[in-house]
Amino acid sequence: MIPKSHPRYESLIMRERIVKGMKDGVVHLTGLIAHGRGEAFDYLIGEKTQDFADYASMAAASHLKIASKPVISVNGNAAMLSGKDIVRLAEETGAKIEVNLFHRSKERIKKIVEMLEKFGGGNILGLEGNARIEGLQHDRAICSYDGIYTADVVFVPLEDGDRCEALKKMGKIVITVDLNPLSRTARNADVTIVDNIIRAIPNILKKYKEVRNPEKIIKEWDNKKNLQKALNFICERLKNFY
Ligand code: PTJ
Repeated sequence: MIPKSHPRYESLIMRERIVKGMKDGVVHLTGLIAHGRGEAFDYLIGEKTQDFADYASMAAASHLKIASKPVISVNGNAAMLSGKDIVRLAEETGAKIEVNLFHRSKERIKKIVEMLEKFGGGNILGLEGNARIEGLQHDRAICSYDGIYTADVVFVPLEDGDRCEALKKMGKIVITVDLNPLSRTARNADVTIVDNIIRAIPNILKKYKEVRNPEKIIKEWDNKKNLQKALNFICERLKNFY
């Protein structure tokens, strides 16, 4: 057991959760690699929600506020790290949850659906796989007609760049959480929250309850400018580190 006094307690707990998820068949093997990449960027932003992430969470909450058919797409890593908070966010915003995997397998979808149901989630989509994201080949195009396919706003934390781009081409508003401000997903999304998913989801929920002027926030939002702020922050931090 990791003692709470360990200086890297939270980071180690996240690692344990991801490893457990992999052993239980929830997280894909490559999810370990994705997590490691995320950890490296989390170090660079100081493992805290910085101003640029806070502002992006407000923009994300604003989109969710005015969406008519919001959907939260959940993969193995997101379910394992933030399953409980995702269920809470869906409840508060009225968004549907769809388990949508990059490395699709019915068995893993089933396990993730069951896990989210244990956290109180209902009507979780994903298993039916009765529609396709246009312009993508292979199984990673499969989605739910009542979920991602007909959604107006899709929240896809820890997503792959290709699918993010395809969702944009389908005319969707795409919100993502990605610790890597340079990733194709980060660059293609309408709102990119450069933060760890474990901090980002509770923050979106908080902003959702607070936001009073979503249209104004969306009008003023500039994703590229905010990503540049994240990069500037990292550069400044490194320049003055020692
Ligand atoms: O469960 P599946 O089959 O859908 O697969 C999920 C993964 C994450 C393995 C798959 O989507 C994948 O390979 O993703 P990528 O292309 O590696 O992108 C994941 C992005 O998420 C990377 O840019 C990471 O920096 C970022 N990331 C990883 N962990 C976190 C994170 N961002 C926020 N919070 C994290 N904890």
